[in-house]
Amino acid sequence: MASQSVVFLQGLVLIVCASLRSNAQQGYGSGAQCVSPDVGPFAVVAVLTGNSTAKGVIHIDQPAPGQPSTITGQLTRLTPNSIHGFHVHGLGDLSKGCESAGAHYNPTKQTHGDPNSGPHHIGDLGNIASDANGVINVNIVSKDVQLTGQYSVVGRMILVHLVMDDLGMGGNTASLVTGNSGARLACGVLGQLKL
Ligand SMILES: [Cu+2]
Ligand SMILES: [Zn+2]
Repeated sequence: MASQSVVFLQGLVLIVCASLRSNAQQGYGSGAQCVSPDVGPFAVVAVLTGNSTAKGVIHIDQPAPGQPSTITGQLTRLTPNSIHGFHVHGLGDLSKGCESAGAHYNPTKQTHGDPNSGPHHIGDLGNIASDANGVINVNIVSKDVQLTGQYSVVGRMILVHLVMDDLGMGGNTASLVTGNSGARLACGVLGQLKL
């Protein structure tokens, strides 16, 4: 009886979802209630501020688990024509501003590096560059940044640094940990955007 009940309930849900979708197609409301949170698409947003003039908003979108994420947004009021390290840090703790964001998100225990080749942290996003007006338009595709599963970045911090990330090629110990990208200019917690 128990398994029959489960089958019955699953059937009922399918019928209700099909009905909602049909109504949505006809313009009578939304079928969004039937999208499982484990299937996607996923989206998060972070509002970046800190102990500098730099600020901005970053979105991350991922169509489905395991697929690449797209990191987009704009940061303003940076030094014109400058290059800045950009990372996901492990903690979402803003109690001491960007200083309590922890280290680069690195659950796979790699050395710091270039996100496009060789060993690197999951949180390594390379460098972003400002234009003559001190504006950075961010548009990064990452196969490492996931919004679901055991390595999800949701609730962690995205952070822009004072200077260029050396991508692990700086020839010193810090290079393989932080990329020598200097002070933390602005950061924000990656918060859930869609149900
Ligand atoms: Cu960083
Ligand atoms: Zn790193």
